[in-house]
Amino acid sequence: MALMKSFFTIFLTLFISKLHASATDWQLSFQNPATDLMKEVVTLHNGILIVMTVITLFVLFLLFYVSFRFSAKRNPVPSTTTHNTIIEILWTAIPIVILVVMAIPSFKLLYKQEKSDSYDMTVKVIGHQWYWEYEYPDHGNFYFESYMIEEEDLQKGDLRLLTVDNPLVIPANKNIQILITAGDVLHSWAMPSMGIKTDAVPGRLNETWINVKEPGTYRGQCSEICGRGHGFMPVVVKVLPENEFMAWVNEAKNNYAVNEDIELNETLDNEIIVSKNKIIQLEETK
Ligand SMILES: [Cu+2]
Repeated sequence: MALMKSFFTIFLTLFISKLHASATDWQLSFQNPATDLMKEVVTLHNGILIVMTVITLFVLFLLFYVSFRFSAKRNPVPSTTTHNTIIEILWTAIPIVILVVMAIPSFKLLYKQEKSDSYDMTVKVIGHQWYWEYEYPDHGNFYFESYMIEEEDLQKGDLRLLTVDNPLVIPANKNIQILITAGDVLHSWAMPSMGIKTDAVPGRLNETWINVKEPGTYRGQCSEICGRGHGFMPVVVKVLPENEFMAWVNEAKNNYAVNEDIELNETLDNEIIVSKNKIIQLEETK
Protein backbone atom coordinates (compact mmCIF):
# COMPACT_ATOMS: atom_id res chain seq x y z
CA MET A 1 0.00 0.00 0.00
CA ALA A 2 2.81 2.40 0.93
CA LEU A 3 4.54 1.60 -2.35
CA MET A 4 1.36 2.32 -4.31
CA LYS A 5 0.93 5.60 -2.48
CA SER A 6 4.44 6.81 -3.27
CA PHE A 7 4.02 5.70 -6.90
CA PHE A 8 0.83 7.73 -7.12
CA THR A 9 2.49 10.78 -5.55
CA ILE A 10 5.42 10.61 -7.99
CA PHE A 11 3.07 10.23 -10.96
CA LEU A 12 0.89 13.15 -9.86
CA THR A 13 3.88 15.44 -9.22
CA LEU A 14 5.39 14.59 -12.61
CA PHE A 15 2.07 15.10 -14.37
CA ILE A 16 1.36 18.48 -12.80
CA SER A 17 4.91 19.81 -13.26
CA LYS A 18 4.92 18.59 -16.90
CA LEU A 19 1.60 20.29 -17.52
CA HIS A 20 2.84 23.58 -16.09
CA ALA A 21 6.25 23.50 -17.74
CA SER A 22 4.87 22.80 -21.21
CA ALA A 23 1.79 25.03 -21.16
CA THR A 24 2.21 28.28 -23.07
CA ASP A 25 -0.39 30.96 -23.74
CA TRP A 26 -3.63 29.67 -25.31
CA GLN A 27 -3.00 26.08 -24.18
CA LEU A 28 -4.67 26.01 -20.79
CA SER A 29 -8.15 27.19 -19.82
CA PHE A 30 -10.08 29.94 -21.65
CA GLN A 31 -8.86 32.90 -23.66
CA ASN A 32 -8.55 36.08 -21.58
CA PRO A 33 -12.08 37.44 -21.13
CA ALA A 34 -12.74 40.58 -23.19
CA THR A 35 -16.18 41.30 -21.70
CA ASP A 36 -17.66 41.28 -18.19
CA LEU A 37 -20.00 38.59 -19.40
CA MET A 38 -17.12 36.25 -20.29
CA LYS A 39 -15.58 36.96 -16.86
CA GLU A 40 -18.81 35.69 -15.32
CA VAL A 41 -18.75 32.62 -17.60
CA VAL A 42 -15.21 31.83 -16.38
CA THR A 43 -16.23 32.31 -12.72
CA LEU A 44 -19.23 30.01 -13.17
CA HIS A 45 -17.04 27.42 -14.90
CA ASN A 46 -14.48 27.52 -12.08
CA GLY A 47 -17.18 27.16 -9.43
CA ILE A 48 -18.80 24.20 -11.17
CA LEU A 49 -15.38 22.63 -11.70
CA ILE A 50 -14.86 22.64 -7.91
CA VAL A 51 -18.29 21.00 -7.34
CA MET A 52 -17.50 18.40 -10.03
CA THR A 53 -14.09 17.63 -8.56
CA VAL A 54 -15.46 17.16 -5.05
CA ILE A 55 -18.25 14.86 -6.30
CA THR A 56 -15.85 12.79 -8.45
CA LEU A 57 -13.37 12.39 -5.59
CA PHE A 58 -16.17 11.44 -3.17
CA VAL A 59 -17.50 8.73 -5.54
CA LEU A 60 -13.96 7.48 -6.15
CA PHE A 61 -13.38 7.32 -2.40
CA LEU A 62 -16.62 5.34 -1.92
CA LEU A 63 -15.61 2.87 -4.66
CA PHE A 64 -12.20 2.29 -3.13
CA TYR A 65 -13.67 2.07 0.36
CA VAL A 66 -16.31 -0.49 -0.64
CA SER A 67 -13.87 -2.71 -2.57
CA PHE A 68 -11.41 -2.60 0.32
CA ARG A 69 -13.68 -2.81 3.36
CA PHE A 70 -16.21 -5.29 1.93
CA SER A 71 -13.90 -7.58 -0.03
CA ALA A 72 -14.55 -11.35 0.41
CA LYS A 73 -11.45 -11.59 2.58
CA ARG A 74 -12.40 -8.87 5.09
CA ASN A 75 -16.15 -9.42 4.98
CA PRO A 76 -16.77 -13.19 4.55
CA VAL A 77 -20.43 -13.04 5.65
CA PRO A 78 -22.16 -10.34 3.57
CA SER A 79 -25.12 -8.39 4.93
CA THR A 80 -28.54 -9.27 3.46
CA THR A 81 -29.91 -5.70 3.68
CA THR A 82 -31.71 -4.69 0.45
CA HIS A 83 -33.45 -1.41 1.27
CA ASN A 84 -32.82 1.66 3.36
CA THR A 85 -35.47 4.32 2.87
CA ILE A 86 -33.57 7.19 4.48
CA ILE A 87 -30.44 6.70 2.40
CA GLU A 88 -32.48 6.27 -0.80
CA ILE A 89 -34.26 9.58 -0.20
CA LEU A 90 -30.95 11.25 0.56
CA TRP A 91 -29.15 10.07 -2.58
CA THR A 92 -32.08 11.29 -4.66
CA ALA A 93 -32.62 14.59 -2.88
CA ILE A 94 -29.02 15.73 -2.48
CA PRO A 95 -28.11 15.49 -6.22
CA ILE A 96 -31.34 17.37 -7.06
CA VAL A 97 -30.36 20.16 -4.68
CA ILE A 98 -26.85 20.29 -6.17
CA LEU A 99 -28.25 20.47 -9.72
CA VAL A 100 -30.71 23.24 -8.83
CA VAL A 101 -27.98 25.22 -7.06
CA MET A 102 -25.83 24.98 -10.22
CA ALA A 103 -28.75 25.70 -12.58
CA ILE A 104 -29.75 29.04 -11.04
CA PRO A 105 -26.55 31.03 -11.86
CA SER A 106 -26.26 29.14 -15.15
CA PHE A 107 -29.73 30.19 -16.36
CA LYS A 108 -29.22 33.75 -15.11
CA LEU A 109 -26.12 33.99 -17.29
CA LEU A 110 -27.90 32.48 -20.30
CA TYR A 111 -30.61 35.16 -20.12
CA LYS A 112 -28.03 37.89 -19.56
CA GLN A 113 -26.17 36.82 -22.71
CA GLU A 114 -29.27 37.41 -24.80
CA LYS A 115 -30.33 40.94 -23.84
CA SER A 116 -28.99 44.10 -22.26
CA ASP A 117 -31.06 46.93 -20.76
CA SER A 118 -29.90 49.49 -23.30
CA TYR A 119 -27.90 49.56 -26.50
CA ASP A 120 -25.64 52.22 -28.00
CA MET A 121 -25.75 50.69 -31.46
CA THR A 122 -26.75 47.63 -33.47
CA VAL A 123 -24.77 45.48 -35.88
CA LYS A 124 -26.32 42.83 -38.07
CA VAL A 125 -24.27 39.72 -38.81
CA ILE A 126 -25.20 37.48 -41.75
CA GLY A 127 -23.51 34.12 -42.30
CA HIS A 128 -22.94 32.96 -45.88
CA GLN A 129 -21.19 30.00 -47.49
CA TRP A 130 -18.37 30.88 -46.69
CA TYR A 131 -17.94 34.40 -45.43
CA TRP A 132 -19.57 36.84 -43.03
CA GLU A 133 -21.50 39.97 -43.92
CA TYR A 134 -21.81 42.92 -41.53
CA GLU A 135 -24.48 45.62 -41.66
CA TYR A 136 -24.55 48.90 -39.71
CA PRO A 137 -28.22 49.98 -39.58
CA ASP A 138 -27.49 52.84 -37.12
CA HIS A 139 -24.77 54.41 -39.25
CA GLY A 140 -26.37 54.80 -42.66
CA ASN A 141 -27.07 51.11 -43.30
CA PHE A 142 -23.82 50.41 -45.12
CA TYR A 143 -22.68 46.79 -45.31
CA PHE A 144 -19.61 44.82 -46.31
CA GLU A 145 -18.34 41.28 -46.63
CA SER A 146 -15.58 39.70 -44.60
CA TYR A 147 -13.49 37.04 -46.34
CA MET A 148 -10.59 35.02 -44.97
CA ILE A 149 -7.14 35.92 -46.35
CA GLU A 150 -5.71 32.90 -48.19
CA GLU A 151 -2.45 31.48 -46.89
CA GLU A 152 -0.32 32.69 -49.81
CA ASP A 153 -1.55 36.28 -49.37
CA LEU A 154 -0.78 36.58 -45.64
CA GLN A 155 1.49 39.43 -44.49
CA LYS A 156 4.17 38.82 -41.88
CA GLY A 157 2.54 38.50 -38.45
CA ASP A 158 -0.92 37.62 -39.80
CA LEU A 159 -2.48 34.54 -38.28
CA ARG A 160 -3.19 31.65 -40.67
CA LEU A 161 -6.94 30.87 -41.00
CA LEU A 162 -7.70 33.70 -38.56
CA THR A 163 -7.17 36.81 -40.69
CA VAL A 164 -9.85 38.51 -42.80
CA ASP A 165 -9.86 41.33 -45.35
CA ASN A 166 -12.60 43.38 -43.62
CA PRO A 167 -13.05 42.78 -39.89
CA LEU A 168 -16.16 43.81 -37.98
CA VAL A 169 -15.29 47.19 -36.42
CA ILE A 170 -16.97 48.34 -33.20
CA PRO A 171 -16.30 50.99 -30.54
CA ALA A 172 -14.95 50.06 -27.09
CA ASN A 173 -17.00 50.42 -23.90
CA LYS A 174 -20.35 50.50 -25.69
CA ASN A 175 -23.30 48.16 -25.42
CA ILE A 176 -23.58 46.69 -28.88
CA GLN A 177 -26.60 44.70 -29.92
CA ILE A 178 -25.73 41.96 -32.38
CA LEU A 179 -28.45 40.50 -34.59
CA ILE A 180 -27.41 37.26 -36.24
CA THR A 181 -28.93 35.47 -39.20
CA ALA A 182 -27.83 33.46 -42.26
CA GLY A 183 -28.39 33.73 -45.97
CA ASP A 184 -28.13 30.05 -46.90
CA VAL A 185 -27.44 27.34 -44.30
CA LEU A 186 -26.77 27.19 -40.55
CA HIS A 187 -23.63 28.98 -39.35
CA SER A 188 -22.61 30.08 -35.87
CA TRP A 189 -20.97 33.37 -34.95
CA ALA A 190 -18.54 32.52 -32.16
CA MET A 191 -16.18 34.81 -30.23
CA PRO A 192 -14.68 32.81 -27.35
CA SER A 193 -13.13 35.80 -25.54
CA MET A 194 -16.54 37.54 -25.50
CA GLY A 195 -18.55 34.53 -24.36
CA ILE A 196 -20.55 34.47 -27.59
CA LYS A 197 -21.54 31.49 -29.71
CA THR A 198 -24.84 32.24 -31.39
CA ASP A 199 -26.30 30.26 -34.26
CA ALA A 200 -26.95 32.02 -37.56
CA VAL A 201 -30.21 30.52 -38.81
CA PRO A 202 -31.75 31.32 -42.21
CA GLY A 203 -35.11 33.07 -41.74
CA ARG A 204 -34.55 33.74 -38.06
CA LEU A 205 -32.99 36.68 -36.24
CA ASN A 206 -30.99 35.66 -33.17
CA GLU A 207 -29.90 38.26 -30.68
CA THR A 208 -26.93 38.77 -28.41
CA TRP A 209 -24.79 41.68 -27.24
CA ILE A 210 -21.25 42.63 -26.27
CA ASN A 211 -19.45 45.38 -24.43
CA VAL A 212 -15.70 45.12 -25.00
CA LYS A 213 -13.57 47.12 -22.56
CA GLU A 214 -10.19 47.09 -24.28
CA PRO A 215 -9.53 48.19 -27.87
CA GLY A 216 -7.78 45.48 -29.86
CA THR A 217 -8.30 42.65 -32.32
CA TYR A 218 -10.36 39.63 -31.26
CA ARG A 219 -10.78 36.40 -33.17
CA GLY A 220 -13.31 33.63 -33.46
CA GLN A 221 -14.56 31.09 -35.98
CA CYS A 222 -17.74 29.79 -37.52
CA SER A 223 -18.87 27.09 -35.09
CA GLU A 224 -21.65 25.28 -36.91
CA ILE A 225 -20.53 22.97 -39.70
CA CYS A 226 -21.77 24.68 -42.86
CA GLY A 227 -20.05 22.93 -45.74
CA ARG A 228 -16.72 22.74 -47.51
CA GLY A 229 -15.48 26.18 -46.49
CA HIS A 230 -16.60 25.97 -42.86
CA GLY A 231 -13.04 26.10 -41.52
CA PHE A 232 -12.25 29.11 -43.71
CA MET A 233 -14.67 31.76 -42.50
CA PRO A 234 -13.06 33.20 -39.36
CA VAL A 235 -14.60 36.04 -37.35
CA VAL A 236 -12.36 39.02 -36.66
CA VAL A 237 -13.60 41.89 -34.48
CA LYS A 238 -11.58 45.08 -34.33
CA VAL A 239 -12.42 47.20 -31.29
CA LEU A 240 -11.50 50.90 -31.57
CA PRO A 241 -11.75 53.87 -29.17
CA GLU A 242 -14.95 55.80 -29.94
CA ASN A 243 -13.38 58.70 -31.90
CA GLU A 244 -11.40 56.31 -34.10
CA PHE A 245 -14.55 54.30 -34.65
CA MET A 246 -16.45 57.40 -35.86
CA ALA A 247 -13.57 58.20 -38.24
CA TRP A 248 -13.75 54.63 -39.53
CA VAL A 249 -17.54 54.97 -40.04
CA ASN A 250 -17.05 58.08 -42.18
CA GLU A 251 -14.51 56.25 -44.30
CA ALA A 252 -16.64 53.11 -44.47
CA LYS A 253 -19.65 55.07 -45.74
CA ASN A 254 -17.59 56.03 -48.79
CA ASN A 255 -15.93 52.64 -49.24
CA TYR A 256 -18.84 50.28 -48.80
CA ALA A 257 -22.20 49.93 -50.48
CA VAL A 258 -25.29 51.26 -48.74
CA ASN A 259 -28.27 49.02 -48.31
CA GLU A 260 -31.09 50.82 -50.16
CA ASP A 261 -33.74 48.51 -48.71
CA ILE A 262 -36.07 49.90 -46.10
CA GLU A 263 -34.49 50.30 -42.69
CA LEU A 264 -34.29 47.30 -40.40
CA ASN A 265 -36.86 48.66 -37.92
CA GLU A 266 -39.29 49.44 -40.71
CA THR A 267 -38.92 45.88 -41.97
CA LEU A 268 -39.69 44.52 -38.52
CA ASP A 269 -42.67 46.91 -38.12
CA ASN A 270 -44.02 45.84 -41.49
CA GLU A 271 -43.69 42.19 -40.59
CA ILE A 272 -45.59 42.82 -37.37
CA ILE A 273 -48.36 44.65 -39.30
CA VAL A 274 -48.55 41.79 -41.83
CA SER A 275 -48.84 39.14 -39.11
CA LYS A 276 -51.43 41.25 -37.21
CA ASN A 277 -53.50 41.48 -40.40
CA LYS A 278 -53.23 37.73 -40.86
CA ILE A 279 -54.48 37.14 -37.32
CA ILE A 280 -57.42 39.52 -37.93
CA GLN A 281 -58.25 37.68 -41.18
CA LEU A 282 -58.11 34.32 -39.41
CA GLU A 283 -60.37 35.57 -36.64
CA GLU A 284 -62.84 36.96 -39.17
CA THR A 285 -63.09 33.67 -41.06
CA LYS A 286 -63.83 31.76 -37.85
CU1 LIG B 1 -19.47 27.13 -40.62
